[in-house]
Amino acid sequence: MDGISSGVLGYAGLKELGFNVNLHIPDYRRGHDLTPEDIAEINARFPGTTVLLTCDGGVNSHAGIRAARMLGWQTLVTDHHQELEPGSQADITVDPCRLDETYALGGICGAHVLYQILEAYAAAHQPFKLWAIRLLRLFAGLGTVSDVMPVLYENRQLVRDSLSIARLLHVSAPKTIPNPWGGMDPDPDAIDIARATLLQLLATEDHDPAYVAAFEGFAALLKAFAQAGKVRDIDSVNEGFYGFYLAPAMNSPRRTGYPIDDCFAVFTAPSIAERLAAMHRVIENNERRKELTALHLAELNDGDQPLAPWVYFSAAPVACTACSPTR
Ligand SMILES: [Mn+2]
Repeated sequence: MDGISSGVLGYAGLKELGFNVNLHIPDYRRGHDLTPEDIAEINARFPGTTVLLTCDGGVNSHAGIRAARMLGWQTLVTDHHQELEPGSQADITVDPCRLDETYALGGICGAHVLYQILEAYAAAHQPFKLWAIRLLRLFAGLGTVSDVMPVLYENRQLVRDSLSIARLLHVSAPKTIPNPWGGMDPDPDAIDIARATLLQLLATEDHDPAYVAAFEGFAALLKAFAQAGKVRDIDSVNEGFYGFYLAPAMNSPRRTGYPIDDCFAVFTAPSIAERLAAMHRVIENNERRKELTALHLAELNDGDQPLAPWVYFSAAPVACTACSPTR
C-alpha cells in the first residue's frame, strides 16, 4: 500500500507540477528491488525517458540503477528502507535510513519521503502549487498507516491531515433505504462521487487531469467500500479503516498472486466507473485472500501434520514479509 500510495502521489504530484511523467509498476514477483528488467521495460514502453525517479524502493537496487545509468538516464532514488551497504550509484538518494543520513525520524514511509521532496520543490519553484501538493498528504498519511510507521512527531499531524482530506472525499448519501432492523441506512447506490466536497473544490480550479484522477480514485475507493458495507458513515473513515480494511485489501494481490494493476487503476483508470470497478475487484480478491487464509489455517490445525507441534506443512503461497523497513 505504501508503494501504491507513493506511486500515485508521485505521479499525480509531478503531473500537477507540469512534468512529463509516466508511471512504471514493477512486477512484485521479482522482489523489492528495481531490476535491469524493469529498466528495459521502461525503456521499451517510454522510449524518450531521460530521468528515473524511484519511490518506496531503490536504495539497494544497485543493478537496476546501473542499468538506468548505462542508458544515460539521471537517477533519483527516494526510499525509506535501510541502506544495507554504501554503494548506491544513483545521482541523488533521499532516504531517512541512508547510512550517512542525519534526518531525525527514520520511521517515515516511502510516500512521506516523496511528499516532502515535492513539497520542498513546490515551495522553492512553484509556490502557487503548494496547496495542491499539500493535499497529497492524503496518500502520504495512508502510506504511513499501511507501513505501520510510528505515529509520532511529523507522522502524527500527517495521518490527521490525511484523514481530514479523506473525509472530504466521502459523500454522505442523501437518500436512505430501510435496513432489516427497522432503521434507515444510506443508499450506497445513490452516492455520487462528484459531489464530494474536495472534488467540488478541485473542479473550481485548474488542475492536471491525472492529479484530479487520484482524488476521484480515492472517492471511488470509499464508495466501493460503502457498497461492500465496510464504510457506513463519515466516522468510519478513520485510521482503523486505513489499517484494517484499505491496506489489507490493497496488499491482497501479493498474497494471492493476483496482478497488482487494479490497485493502481483505482487511481489512474480513465473513467470513474472503471476506477470503481477496479476497487470492487480488489475488494473481491481480498475476500478470496480471507477464504484462503481460513483454508490454510484449517490445514495447519486439522490436517495431517506428522511433525507437529514443531514443524507444520502448508501449501499456502509464500507471503512477502520484507515490506517494512528495518528501522
Ligand atoms: Mn514502504
